[in-house]
Amino acid sequence: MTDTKLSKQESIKRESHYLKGNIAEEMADLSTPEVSDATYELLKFHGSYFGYDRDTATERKQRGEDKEWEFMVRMKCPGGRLTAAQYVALDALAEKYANSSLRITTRETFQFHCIKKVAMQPLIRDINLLLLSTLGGCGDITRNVITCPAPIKNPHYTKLEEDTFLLAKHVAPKSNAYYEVWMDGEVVADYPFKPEPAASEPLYGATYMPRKFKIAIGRPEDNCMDALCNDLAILTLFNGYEHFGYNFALGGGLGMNHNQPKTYPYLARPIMFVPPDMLVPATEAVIKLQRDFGDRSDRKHARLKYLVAEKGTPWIKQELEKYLGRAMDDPKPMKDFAVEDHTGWHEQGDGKWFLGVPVMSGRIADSDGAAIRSGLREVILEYGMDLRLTADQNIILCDIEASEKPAIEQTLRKHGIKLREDLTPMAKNFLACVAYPTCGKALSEAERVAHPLVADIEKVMQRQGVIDENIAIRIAGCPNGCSRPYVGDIGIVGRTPETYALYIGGDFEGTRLNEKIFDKVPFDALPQTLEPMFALWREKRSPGEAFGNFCARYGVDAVKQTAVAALGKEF
Ligand code: SRM
Ligand code: SF4
Repeated sequence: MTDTKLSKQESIKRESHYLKGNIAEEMADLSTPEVSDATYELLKFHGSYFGYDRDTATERKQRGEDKEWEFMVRMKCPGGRLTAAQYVALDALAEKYANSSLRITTRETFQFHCIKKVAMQPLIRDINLLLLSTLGGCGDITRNVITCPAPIKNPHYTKLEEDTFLLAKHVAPKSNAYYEVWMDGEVVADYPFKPEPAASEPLYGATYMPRKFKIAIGRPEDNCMDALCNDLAILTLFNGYEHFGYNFALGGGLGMNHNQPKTYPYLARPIMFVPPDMLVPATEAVIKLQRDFGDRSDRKHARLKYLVAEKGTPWIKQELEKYLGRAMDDPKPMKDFAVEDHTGWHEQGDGKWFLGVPVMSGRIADSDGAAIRSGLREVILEYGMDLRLTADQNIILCDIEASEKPAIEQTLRKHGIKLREDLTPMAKNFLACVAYPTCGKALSEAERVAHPLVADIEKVMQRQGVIDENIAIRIAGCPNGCSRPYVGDIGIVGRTPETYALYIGGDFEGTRLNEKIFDKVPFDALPQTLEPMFALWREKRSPGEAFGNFCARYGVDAVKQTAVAALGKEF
């Protein structure tokens, strides 16, 4: 491949001296709120996106004013683990430097929004002083390593946590540029995931990965973080409590463009069995494979999924074996995929309890409806428990004594926070991406319409007698699919400011992609469009059959035609 064919991001990376670029100088220049294109790209590796408030842009332009430029900051937080002290301090940082909210992401970490340039260095510095990081939050690098968040004290969960920390540390970028830019070169005291800073990148090299790279470590029996949507899904295998290795599945990724069939969502395919002592070298081999073979000329074709889909799994396995210098076994048989519900109260296995608190769209903020932020802060300050952020945008409060349960519930409810039993299963499972006003890619609303949309779908489900059914509905403001809309029972994907593409037929367990049935459903028509499909489901389902499974068995097209007949039109 010649230089001229490479995407512009490739030369920006190569010339950046391991992510240093001109970031420090540009961030210190407060005479402009903006940054250069190169700094925009490099900042992603440091955990930040530069953008503007999309709500005010048009009005300001009409008034001849500049956009409201601002930054988003995304932390790295492997497995979503936080201490109470970290949480309370992050909450204070959100007040001081961001928009008074913390946003739990679909990858078990926090984002801060609406940060002014002047606040960037103090915010990132303060995050580091809490022994957390933003390095590699975004960018062409391994992102936050995710795992099952349940704080259950048994060998399954202990192993998942150990491996998550091990890999998170191993695959973190090593460049010391991050510390030079934000910390005056200081590297704060050690914490479980912190890399040893270096002047180069032994694993990634000077141009890092061709594109973002995502790892999830889980067990098939609890696929609560949709492992198969990751470039590398590590499925940990046990015989009883005895761990005997991993199945590596490669090539998950959801981003696509409407009407561009060469881009598509894809679920990771099982490639090989990895014995316990080969976790790190096998992970490195996968990273090297994508590093060396991923398409660096076309960023729309650069994810590992395109290599897997186009070259085929035998080729992928053969290349991995070359990096590893040995033959690898085929994947071992696995248990059926299932998803456990970590909201509500659960015993931890050590005499204590955990409480999974559902947070609609992951937005921890005080609003008219509920003072989620104040309620969580009060409980966490009072009881000082450890916390876990989940991939379905919820938060888990850990290590609670049975005697503390009533008071904790009371405090949360006093602030208007709804717990699992106050919500329908659909509302509890609902995911929405950030979208407007901060996401530069949003074609339509998502997070901000989640509450009214859920309420309207609930009315329809109530009418059709399916209100108590467990169903995964996910909305995204554009086809990039940050709320994983293509793997739920129902996916709603922004198409134009007022319309959404509708997908059905995925499964709750995250093993099957759904299919598009309508291209442009007006937002207000979404609940009515679902109603005839829910009616058909209730009438024709086999006992206990979930909506997505029903659609797949009955036929996605047949379900669609029932809706078309009932509505008298297609969208
Ligand atoms: Fe995402 C880009 C938000 C999880 C696929 N994602 C973005 C950006 C940075 C927009 C941009 O590029 O300008 C969004 C920032 C919005 C904002 O204002 O905050 C954004 N993505 C998010 C989060 C916050 C959504 C959420 O509601 O929680 C999630 C942060 C995860 C994290 O902590 O690291 C988030 N994004 C995902 C996921 C889900 C997952 O990883 O399990 C996906 C689908 C899986 C995948 O990777 O394919 C996802 N985001 C994308 C894509 C499409 C990538 C592709 O291969 O085509 C983009 C666009 C891009 O990279 O060019 C994107
Ligand atoms: Fe933004 Fe699209 Fe991701 Fe939603 S799915 S956060 S609109 S990039």
